[in-house]
Amino acid sequence: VTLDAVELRVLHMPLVSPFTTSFGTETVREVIIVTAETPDGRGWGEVVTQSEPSYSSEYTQGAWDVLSRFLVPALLERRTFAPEGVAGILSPVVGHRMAKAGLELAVLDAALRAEGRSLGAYLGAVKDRVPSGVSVGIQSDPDALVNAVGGYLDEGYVRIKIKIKPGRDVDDTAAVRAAFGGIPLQVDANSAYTLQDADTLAELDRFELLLIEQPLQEDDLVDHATLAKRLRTPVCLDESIVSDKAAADALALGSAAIINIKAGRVGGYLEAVAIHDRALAAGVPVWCGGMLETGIGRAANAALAALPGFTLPGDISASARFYTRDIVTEPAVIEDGHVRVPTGPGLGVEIDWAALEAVTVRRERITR
Ligand code: OSB
Ligand code: MG
Repeated sequence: VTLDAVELRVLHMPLVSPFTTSFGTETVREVIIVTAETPDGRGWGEVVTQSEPSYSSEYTQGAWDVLSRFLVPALLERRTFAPEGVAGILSPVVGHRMAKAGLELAVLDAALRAEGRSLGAYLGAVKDRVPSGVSVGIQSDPDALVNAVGGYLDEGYVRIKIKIKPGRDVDDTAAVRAAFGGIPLQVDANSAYTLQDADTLAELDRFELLLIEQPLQEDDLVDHATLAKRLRTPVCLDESIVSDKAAADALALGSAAIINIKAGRVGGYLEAVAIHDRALAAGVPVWCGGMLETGIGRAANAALAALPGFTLPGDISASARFYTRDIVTEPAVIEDGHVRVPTGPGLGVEIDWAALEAVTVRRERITR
């Protein structure tokens, strides 16, 4: 591609209901949308940082700064390059993987749209729809959680993930099991525990969960391996898997029996495919995580989740699970428990310009 300019926007997208995790509550999704401008047209990407550095060290204003001052100028300087070369061009900048991922996606989308090829076909998708799981935030009490989960089951979600934290783990999980029996169920701790909590976490074994996601800190690879030996529930890593190298280390150490792949967290969709390939070769199941994406990131995630190694349902919910008005013209919907993998060129979704403008709170166009 030849890159003429890049536009960055910060969006504030109101959530249909507050989303609470062990690290905080969000009521508005703050996100960066990247537009790559080329002679053949535009491409779109999404930077999945949140407003505060709580899930990871990245956050919106930090991503904006590194994009506008370092990452975008590095690509504009090169001017013409292949999408597969983006990671290498950006590699002198340490970290900032979510920022890099959103920029790479915009370039990749522009290139694929120009070629008339879908992202799914490019990444190696083998399915035309993917099973849809839903991530349910911590509610005011277990009864409210049962109520929320019941609503999602009625909508057809095929797998429920509930967020947990110390004091809101065993009873919440027990309430969901008691209300809905043997539904596919998993929990996500978002790093809220330490090895000292192993006995509490082992109490979750009786619920026959699909997995427990990221019980310990991002850099606790050895502690996760120690914990895994004390639990019957499979340990799945999210925050810890920041790259293909981290995935290799986690697998070598026995820190993860399952991997949640999020393209933003690992620096892009191409790095995500590398982790997928590694896990598939090792016989380790993977699933596609989510970051409350808009229709742009949601379309890309559906394409990624259609690769053959994604054998567990992902956090690939309908747009309406989070938003009343998406920024694409055909927001993802759940049909028979599945979300369709877009087949049009690139991401396969078109921008709803009026909707995009309505939620844009900051913008900057960077040229050479
Ligand atoms: O840990 O998977 C997580 C959202 C923001 C930050 C971290 C996580 C999440 C989710 C939401 O669980 C998943 C989704 O987008 O549906
Ligand atoms: Mg998680």
